[in-house]
Amino acid sequence: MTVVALDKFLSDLDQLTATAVSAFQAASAADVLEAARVEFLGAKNGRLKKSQKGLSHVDKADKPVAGKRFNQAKQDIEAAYETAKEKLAGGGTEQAAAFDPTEPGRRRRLGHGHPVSQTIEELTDIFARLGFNVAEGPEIEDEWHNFEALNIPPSHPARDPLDNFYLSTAGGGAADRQLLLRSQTSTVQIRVMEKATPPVRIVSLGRVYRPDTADATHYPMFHQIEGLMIDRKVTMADLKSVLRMFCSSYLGEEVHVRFRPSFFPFTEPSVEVDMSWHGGWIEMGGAGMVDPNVLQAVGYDPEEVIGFAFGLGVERLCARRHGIQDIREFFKNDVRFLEQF
Ligand code: FA5
Repeated sequence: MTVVALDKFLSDLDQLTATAVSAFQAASAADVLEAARVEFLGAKNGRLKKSQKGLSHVDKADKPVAGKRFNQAKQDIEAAYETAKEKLAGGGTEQAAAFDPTEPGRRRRLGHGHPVSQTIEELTDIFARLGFNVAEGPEIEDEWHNFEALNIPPSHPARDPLDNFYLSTAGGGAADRQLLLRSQTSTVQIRVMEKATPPVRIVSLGRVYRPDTADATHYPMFHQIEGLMIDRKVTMADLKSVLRMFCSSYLGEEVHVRFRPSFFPFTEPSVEVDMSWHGGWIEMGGAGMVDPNVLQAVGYDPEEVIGFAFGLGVERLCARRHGIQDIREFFKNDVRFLEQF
């Protein structure tokens, strides 16, 4: 039989006592306390029982000391268990006494959707009435969908690392630039056209990310609504009509829409879409006829099909509608602001 040194037996015993006492003290519910009781004081396999068995391995001469200390440890552990049991039972009574069923309840505050979410729903409804289905795309994009397929070559300034949130970790060189947080919802145009055969008529609403400094009309994370219509005979007049109908539907008949010649690599011709606000104009987005290079990139024949695309800023639309002067308000999460919508 292996002999256990007295020192080892006593230090194991001390450790067991300390662990058991703190387990009982920490037990905050009856089932936890019971589990601890079984673990330490269980009659068959409890840890104290095992320690008692260890007593028989202590040298005969050391047995009186070891036995005395064992009895003391047993008493301490049992006392800690009894105290914990009383504490839990007492706590229950106190709680019961403190509960007054005649007191008025606490009214739950009913929340509602964030103004930007509400706007997204409303815009989706308006475009659904104009025959546009909703499409979705990922917020983490690859360079093909965010740039290349959209006719934005590697040398284009829009691909500058300072103007995008690239996700590559190693090096940061050109070869590492594979994934990024999408900088525009135009990515969804590509994803939809890659899968669908014309005619296509979709809108896509979601978050986009740019390292822009936050000001009254900019935020580094914002939402865009993208629109795409591809068919055999689609003209710039269709684009302008759709956007005008959308604006009067969302903002009212008195709002003026202005189209300014502009440039986007993925549309030709391209326009900037402005809306009247506070006696001036605010840029709401870009639009144009889909560039033949983009149609080719997704496998469409530009001789066969043609279409328009647009991308508008959701925060700016919502701000214009509600007379909000600063889009940063949307992201401060101040309930006094949010509950007004
Ligand atoms: C684009 O993002 C193009 N993809 C739009 C487009 C789609 C053109 C399809 C042609 C065809 P632009 O970078 O101008 O374009 O952004 C569009 C709109 O997003 C802006 O007019 C503005 O309303 C909104 N916007 C841009 N940057 C921010 C920002 N930092 N914070 C809030 N809104 C922004």
